[in-house]
Amino acid sequence: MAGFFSKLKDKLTKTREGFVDKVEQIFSRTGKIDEELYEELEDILIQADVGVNTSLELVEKLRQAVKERKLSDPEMLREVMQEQIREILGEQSSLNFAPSGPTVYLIVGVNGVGKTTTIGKLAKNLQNQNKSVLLAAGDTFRAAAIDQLEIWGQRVGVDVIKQAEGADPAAVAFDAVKAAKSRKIDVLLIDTAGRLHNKINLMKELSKIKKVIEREIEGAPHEVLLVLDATTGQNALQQVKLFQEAADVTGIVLTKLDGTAKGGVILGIQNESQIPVKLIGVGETADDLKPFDPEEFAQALFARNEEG
Ligand SMILES: Nc1nc2c(ncn2[C@@H]2O[C@H](COP(=O)(O)OP(=O)(O)OP(=O)(O)O)[C@@H](O)[C@H]2O)c(=O)[nH]1
Ligand SMILES: [Mg+2]
Repeated sequence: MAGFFSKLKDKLTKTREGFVDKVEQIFSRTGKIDEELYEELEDILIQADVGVNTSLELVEKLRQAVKERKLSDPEMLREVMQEQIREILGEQSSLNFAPSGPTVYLIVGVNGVGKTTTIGKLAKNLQNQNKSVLLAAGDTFRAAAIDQLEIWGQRVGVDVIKQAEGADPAAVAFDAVKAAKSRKIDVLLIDTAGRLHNKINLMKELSKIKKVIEREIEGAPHEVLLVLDATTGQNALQQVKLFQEAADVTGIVLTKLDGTAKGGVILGIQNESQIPVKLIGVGETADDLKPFDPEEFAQALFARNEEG
């Protein structure tokens, strides 16, 4: 959709300026392809939060391509670089749905990354696809978290299953799954707390919630979505590792890509973790959640300012 494409292009402006534009500047500035160029490129990639391993890999592949294709003009590197970034961004990976009966998604991630907001946006998104949605306030850590989910529920017109502050999140999940089944809901979205102080606690709590869900619905949860905040750059990669061990994460939601220059982190995530980015958050409103389409993302990233 042309409308969304130009919007995505606008949202990625900072990342484009802080990363792609800088890379392209060194390609057009330097007269020859030499060690200095490779080193400068490596620095830019690392500073753009692409991740050290992925940055080194990218530059190595560039060196190989230069050798194989006998390139001598730095301008020609632009195309090679774009090709490689597209390759790293990979194929589109869409959300998994139950073949029949309610689909259940568990939304996890550390404090403040955008879990609750993502649930609100996703609820609207699913409704737009004519699916009925139910929310579960599994973040029982503080009353404000439950209120926040209810505000989203009202905003997009879906019910929220909740218990009092301090209740067992697994009990909330149990109620919610029961309700989803009896009301014949298409998709149940379960919020969780981001404030678990260590991996052991996190594992215990998440596995308890998962067990409850699995017992009620075979094959559920159909997605465990890890929400990551793009503005935290390299920390996001660390969180992937933590949650990969604590829960079987099936997909990543990368939020706050709007207004950050650290969007290059998506390359590190796609390259260094086995978990695909499925959704991206590009703002605070209900319409600011999109399926991650690598091709569209690459196009928006490399778009020239005068285009589109
Ligand atoms: N700009 C921008 N802001 C976002 C996006 N997603 C979430 N936010 C904002 O980030 C802040 C935190 O979002 P929450 O949804 O409360 O995060 P959370 O993970 O539920 O936080 P806790 O419940 O405290 O763990 C809010 O102010 C959101 O509006 C996004 O894609 N872009
Ligand atoms: Mg929350």
